[in-house]
Amino acid sequence: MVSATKPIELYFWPTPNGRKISIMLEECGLSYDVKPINIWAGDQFAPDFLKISPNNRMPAIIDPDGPGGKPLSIFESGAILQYLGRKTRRFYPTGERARVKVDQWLFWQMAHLGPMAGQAHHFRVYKKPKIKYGVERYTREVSRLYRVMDTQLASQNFLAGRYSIADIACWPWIASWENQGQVLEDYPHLKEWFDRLSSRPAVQRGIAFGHDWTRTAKTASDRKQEWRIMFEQKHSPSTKSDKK
Ligand SMILES: N[C@@H](CCC(=O)N[C@@H](CS)C(=O)NCC(=O)O)C(=O)O
Repeated sequence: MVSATKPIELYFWPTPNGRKISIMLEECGLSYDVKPINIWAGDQFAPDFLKISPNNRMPAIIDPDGPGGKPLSIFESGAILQYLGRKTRRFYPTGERARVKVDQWLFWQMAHLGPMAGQAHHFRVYKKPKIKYGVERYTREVSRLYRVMDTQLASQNFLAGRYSIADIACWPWIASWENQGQVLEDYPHLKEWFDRLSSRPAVQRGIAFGHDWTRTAKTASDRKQEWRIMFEQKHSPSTKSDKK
């Protein structure tokens, strides 16, 4: 177990991308403080949060005990997982061949599984009125990705050989299979892998909180609107050219 001098700050909302990091922190035995970023209330547009995560997305972390003993802030869940893996030397091998195996599945999650599953979820659950094209396109693509994982897991217990940050990155997305229009039993090797990870105490601890967090606050939409306007003004092309 690694002992951090001060807890890592985890900027978090209970979504698949957020849960990747809470699971990794639990797996590594690192102490952390959860700072809720209510993405339904617009907290991701708050100026202080944008200093840490300029793409207005959570998760993000601040490690007060970063390289050289100085604080380090990181956004993008893949970068956070790699950093924590390097910091603790856990779930991210140091040998080049083994590390490349992990990286390719980690990038696969970041570039394919996460974005496509997110779109499938959006078109199936949130978009009203339903758009058949969007539902079919993304559900079909997620099915393809599930088959890719199922094939990979037919001959090994974990995506990159041993349990790694690649598995940790994928698991929270597979956990929402129903909202992506999938049936886990249709992918037997993937299901076995899913159950294998689900039984890990650290995974259970990593997903244990946040289920009851309220999605909206009374004043949330005003706050969100205010921050969105500030953000858009700051990033609009006219604002940039005004500065020249
Ligand atoms: N590629 C990013 C994606 C992060 C992301 O999309 N986070 C979502 C929640 S899962 C978010 O913060 N959404 C806020 C918004 O859409 O404004 C990562 O993996 O960290």
